[in-house]
Amino acid sequence: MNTKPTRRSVLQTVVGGVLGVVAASAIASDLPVTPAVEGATVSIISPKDGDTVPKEFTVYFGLSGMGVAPAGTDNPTTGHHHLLVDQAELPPEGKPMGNPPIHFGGGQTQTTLTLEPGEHTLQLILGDKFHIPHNPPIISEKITITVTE
Ligand SMILES: [Cu+2]
Repeated sequence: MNTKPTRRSVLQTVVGGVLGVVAASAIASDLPVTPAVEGATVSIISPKDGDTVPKEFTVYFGLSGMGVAPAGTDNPTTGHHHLLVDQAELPPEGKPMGNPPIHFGGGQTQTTLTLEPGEHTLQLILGDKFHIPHNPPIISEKITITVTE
């Protein structure tokens, strides 16, 4: 097996590393992370863990201890919902969330999904005005549902 890196892969690694550092430092200085309100919790009200649902179904989001507000709202005790569908990992902390998750920047508290039959996981994470997870992140339980034919 030849494990010697090619010139091209070394160059890509170096460039990627430099860009990563620049991006991280820009975020750290420009976008402070919003502290979580102590005791705040986010939850999926429906469906429940283990439920069987039709292909098209509605997910209801719950938040307690904080308020739901549209993205951009400058109030540290509010946030907006983000839904992770079939995601093994949570979004990175300390920077705006990309896609996935699905953003509900209008302050929505429910959505209708259409998923393929089979098992799926759902999880919510709250984001602040800049779509950045709070510190510590406010995350729901990850639930598993079964979508029927
Ligand atoms: Cu967002």
